[in-house]
Amino acid sequence: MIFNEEFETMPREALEAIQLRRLQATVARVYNTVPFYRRRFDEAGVKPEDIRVLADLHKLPFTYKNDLRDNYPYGMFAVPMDLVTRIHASSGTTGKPTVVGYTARDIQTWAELMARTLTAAGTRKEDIVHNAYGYGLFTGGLGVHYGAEKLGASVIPISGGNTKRQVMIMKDFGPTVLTCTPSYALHVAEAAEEMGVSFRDLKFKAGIFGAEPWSERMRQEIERKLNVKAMDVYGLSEVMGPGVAIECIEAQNGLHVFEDHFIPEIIHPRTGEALPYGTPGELVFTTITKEAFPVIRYRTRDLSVLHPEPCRCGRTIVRMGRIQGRSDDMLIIRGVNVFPSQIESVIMETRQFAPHYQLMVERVGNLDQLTVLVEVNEGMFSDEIKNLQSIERDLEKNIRETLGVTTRVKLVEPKSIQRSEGKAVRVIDKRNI
Ligand code: DLL
Repeated sequence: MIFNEEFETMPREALEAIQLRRLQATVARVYNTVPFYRRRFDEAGVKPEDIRVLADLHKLPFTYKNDLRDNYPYGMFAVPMDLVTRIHASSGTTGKPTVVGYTARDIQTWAELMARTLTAAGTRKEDIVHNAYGYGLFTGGLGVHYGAEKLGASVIPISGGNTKRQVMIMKDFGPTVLTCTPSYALHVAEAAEEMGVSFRDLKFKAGIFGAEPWSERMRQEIERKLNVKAMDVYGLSEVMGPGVAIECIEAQNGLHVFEDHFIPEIIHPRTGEALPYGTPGELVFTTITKEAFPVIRYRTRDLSVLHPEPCRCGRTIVRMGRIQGRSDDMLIIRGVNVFPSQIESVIMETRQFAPHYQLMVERVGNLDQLTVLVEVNEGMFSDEIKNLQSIERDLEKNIRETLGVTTRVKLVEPKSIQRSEGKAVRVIDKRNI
């Protein structure tokens, strides 16, 4: 069964009519139940009745991560606590996490959207899903879990970590779909190799990887190493968790946004101006069906682009491009803007390097210096040191010519960069230590 396929292939006007109705209801509800939104709307001089057409969305003020922090933990909830049945929190790298809540119906909606997500990525009832996203406050584990159950697939709730045991289970239980972060997928592949297990002998056909930025080249590497089709999945706790957008297995070319539940916009990150389809900028989401924790024009800080053209798979809902990075992950090295995933792409142009790297930013004098630590592939490290140095210079040159940024490349021994079990730590910023 394909869940609510009609929403995904609907003519635009019909979908927009549904969006408008749901938006109006959400705006009226948050105005009446969340003091924060009432205050913000009043300050902006906008009332729920002012939302007459979809474009009126632009009249509404943005919501920022700081607003959620200021209302920590439950101040943004739009229902009383007796209707909240689940609480999750974002991983929040600094300070307090962001707390989000779900009613029983929100959990059902999420399960349905995750069933649609898994379906779009090729999962069927007969499949066995090896779910190595972390279970707990992080939305990845339970998000996939409920979706797989709703779909009627079998789910192995393995969570992250204990990697050798994961490989044994992959061998013995015969899972067909792998769900985890892309960096963990590579970590598992490495552990399998050490154990003499080949992914060619496992039953995986698809992998649904997300929760962190990864490049097109990383996809190719994962597809080759794990012998699967790799799909990108996107979501964030504040909007729901995973299941906001997914790549279809047919095209693997951009992530379909479930527009019957979330209205995406792309805006200019500095001016806030709404940008047309095809222009890159910051993703902003408005939830239009959530009960416990609706968000209005939430500034994700994720940079992407929206494409309205229908997809080969038949879906008419918009596709967002691979996330380029978060505006707060952007490094400015001597005036040049660069995202970790852009450096990843250059590193992975050749097979000399293992797909494991870390970026270290330091202040030297008044200047920021970026050191790229990259693992060489097994076998290479024993080669002549002189040779290694010329490889370092070559990669520095490649990065400079491709991205216009000057870096220092340092090759490190195989397996010396810490492996992640969830989201990889790509940047070590030593400037403020
Ligand atoms: O990472 C939800 C999730 C779980 C998505 C499992 C996909 C799979 P948070 O912990 O709140 O939620 O982190 C959300 O992670 O704003 C992005 O910066 C980043 N992110 C999520 N998916 C992708 C992706 C989950 N496919 C934050 N590509 C988001 C790049 C991603 N970045």
